[in-house]
Amino acid sequence: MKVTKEIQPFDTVDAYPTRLPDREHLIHRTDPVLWSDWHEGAPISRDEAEHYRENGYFVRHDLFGQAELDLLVQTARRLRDTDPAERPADYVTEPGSDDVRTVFRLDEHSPVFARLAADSRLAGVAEFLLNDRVYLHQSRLNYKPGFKGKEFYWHSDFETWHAEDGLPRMRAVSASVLLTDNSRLNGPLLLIPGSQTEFIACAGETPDNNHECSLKAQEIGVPSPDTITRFARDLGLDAAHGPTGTVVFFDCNTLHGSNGNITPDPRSNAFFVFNAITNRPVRPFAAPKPRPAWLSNRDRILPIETVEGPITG
Ligand code: 6CS
Ligand code: FE
Repeated sequence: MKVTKEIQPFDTVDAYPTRLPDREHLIHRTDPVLWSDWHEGAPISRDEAEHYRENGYFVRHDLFGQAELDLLVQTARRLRDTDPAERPADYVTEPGSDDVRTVFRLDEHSPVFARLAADSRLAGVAEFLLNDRVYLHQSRLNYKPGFKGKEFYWHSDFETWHAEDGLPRMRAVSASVLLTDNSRLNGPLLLIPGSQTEFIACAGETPDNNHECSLKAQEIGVPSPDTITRFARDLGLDAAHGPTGTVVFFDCNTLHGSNGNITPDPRSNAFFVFNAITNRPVRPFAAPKPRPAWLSNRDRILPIETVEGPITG
């Protein structure tokens, strides 16, 4: 079903030019981080809202019951164990092996994940943070098995979504639902608190079909080591850790990445990217053509109807 016209150029101003041929530079963020004013009755506490505004993320614990977690973990396992011969294009494997690194479009692969995406504990919080109705720009499950799970290099998601998908403004948030325990050791999400206020316009033009490489190991659209060093020295680093079921909400421009996992303990997380319905994608700002729909939704832009109550199979 085609819901919107392909590429509505309602906002063609490029507020954050990036992928310049030969130079990196900083652009101060002009969009709010927290788009709502906190009020009694908001779905998060005042402290959480303040932490999100200042640091670009916050972590919530104990949102799900044990039966819900069992169902989500089992569903994630079933998706990964799809017969390799049957794997659709939205399965991405690790560099140099056939192991599943990422499964995209969770909401289409599984009604359980579609239900999770619409849950008021995720989508309801996203609506508050963005002060708008929301839709799913992207969803994915990252597996990082014990011993050989590979890293995700430092990046801002928004840099890619602006350059390659045409998201005009910084009005999107990711919710990462931990589907194994994430400790400080087994490759948890690392974040640079406060980095969300600066846009790092990256050096290097986007090659054709960049996603075929970037999803295995990102090399274009990443800040230089000097800039990452400066941010990390000035702002520090944090690891978002917690038991299965913990949820990390992080702004689209917060610098993040994660280490490889040589511990015996796997690390697996489901990500849902909520974009404000008024921030729909236009033409990519720095790429020859939009990425495939499984990676970057641009034709099924419908506001999520949030759902309350426990998730059942
Ligand atoms: O491509 C994406 O949409 C996501 N994946 C990577 C490796 N970087 C940018 C963004 O987080
Ligand atoms: Fe990311």
